[in-house]
Amino acid sequence: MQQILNYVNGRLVAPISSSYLDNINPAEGKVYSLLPDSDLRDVEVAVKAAEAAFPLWAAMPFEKRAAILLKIADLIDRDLEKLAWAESVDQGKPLKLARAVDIPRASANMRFYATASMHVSSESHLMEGEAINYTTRTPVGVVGCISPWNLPLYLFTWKIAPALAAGCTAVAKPSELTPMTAFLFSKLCIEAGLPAGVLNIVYGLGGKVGQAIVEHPKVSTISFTGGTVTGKTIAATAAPMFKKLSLELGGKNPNIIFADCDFEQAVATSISSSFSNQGEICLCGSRILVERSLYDRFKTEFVKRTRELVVGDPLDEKSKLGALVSEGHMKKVLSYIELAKTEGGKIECGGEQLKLSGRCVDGYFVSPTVITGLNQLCRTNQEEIFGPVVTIMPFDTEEEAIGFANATTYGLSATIWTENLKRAHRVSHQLKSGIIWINCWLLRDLRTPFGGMKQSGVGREGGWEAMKFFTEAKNVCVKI
Ligand code: TXE
Repeated sequence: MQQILNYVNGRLVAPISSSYLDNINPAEGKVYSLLPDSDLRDVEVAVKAAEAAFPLWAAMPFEKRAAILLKIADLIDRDLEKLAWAESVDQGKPLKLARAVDIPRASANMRFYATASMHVSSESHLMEGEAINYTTRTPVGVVGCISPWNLPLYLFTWKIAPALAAGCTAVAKPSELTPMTAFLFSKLCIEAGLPAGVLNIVYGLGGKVGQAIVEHPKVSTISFTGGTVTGKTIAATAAPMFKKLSLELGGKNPNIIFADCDFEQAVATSISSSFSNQGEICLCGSRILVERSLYDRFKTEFVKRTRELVVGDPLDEKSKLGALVSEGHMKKVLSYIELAKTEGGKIECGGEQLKLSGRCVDGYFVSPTVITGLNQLCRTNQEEIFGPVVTIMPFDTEEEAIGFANATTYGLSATIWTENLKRAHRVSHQLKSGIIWINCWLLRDLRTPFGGMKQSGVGREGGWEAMKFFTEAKNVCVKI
């Protein structure tokens, strides 16, 4: 059985404990590889390697750094099929989706940030004939990058690319549920000639490896994407050490549909924004709010198309939804469906575990589920389910829609469907979400800031924001 190895100081090495954890293929419910059960000691060695590599990497000319990162992007493109396959087997998502979205985006992340440092200018301010202030930005040093399981290589590279481009060195940890693409990525880093110690990948459990990275005094900056509860633990650990933190957490995103929308587009995109990646995207619109005059028509059509979605073997090109990431997560999703029933919800379609045949007979599949009849404040509408489960609710006025949309502790994203331009702007300004889509979903220029409001996170990633995050500003004031 294949054994994943840590990537430390430029080499692939076994964990110090020599212990391994099972890596399960969720479509089959079977162990298909092993990953290091690393601990504090592995993190210690990795941080030392990152510290030692930092001066040379930070001082390397931009062009040379960029060339290595671009080479990694080229290698990702070369290995697209292999990486997409690994992403699908690890995570349960349709191979088609990994091939079209996850892996191309991982390559785009590397490519986008590779040359970013070359296009950044520093600021200077003249104090009315008295002094000139100028700002320099230098890399912060060793950073910790901790990523989740839902878009494994996509989110892993989303953190690593700007960190390395800014001149930092990193100790990174992918989710223990989806380690395979990070392992393949480490081999590409070696092939591309990334100097030893610039990127170190330590695999293992969050409470052990992740916590050790966050606690390490030499890791000054943490970029984390994952659950809100974990984010709180990380914030509490990091705060007394005054670490720089970027926390990308959960969402309970509203998808607001006004009666004057382009009906066909609104329904078709809402199907994607509800069920893509089995609903395991923090940006999925899990609360669909529909203007009352359109409610019955929308609900009927949406439920009809949800029933038509093919849930199946992720490697089958016809499958629209694959398996949920783990048995534990599947049970959590199913428990929310039970909760919705006790809260008075009506299951319009789905609502159960699906038993497939053949090699997927023991996989973790849940049918796409639509629930109606719930109020805004019930737990089903307040807590992140992170699966193929959406609720649909009617609203009567624009004000009511805004009130419903803002009525959770989350504030990651929102979508508005209307052909009324004024209303689109008016409503978007009143929504407390970090990103708002009008008549579209999941479109985003990598130059724009990305992140959530309220309990969806702290800090912004993307574009120049990420470069700023991984650097420290210094003001030099010169008397003239
Ligand atoms: O995430 P965790 P989990 C949400 C979603 C999901 C829930 C839990 O609702 O059901 O979070 O998922 C590492 N110190 N999202 O349990 O635990 C962990 O090993 C440092 C939303 O998988 O937050 C993994 O690498 N690190 C989300 C990473 O944190 C720790 C995507 C995320 O794991 C740690 C995923 C600790 N104490 C889940 N404990 C999104 N917003 O996209 C764990 N980790």
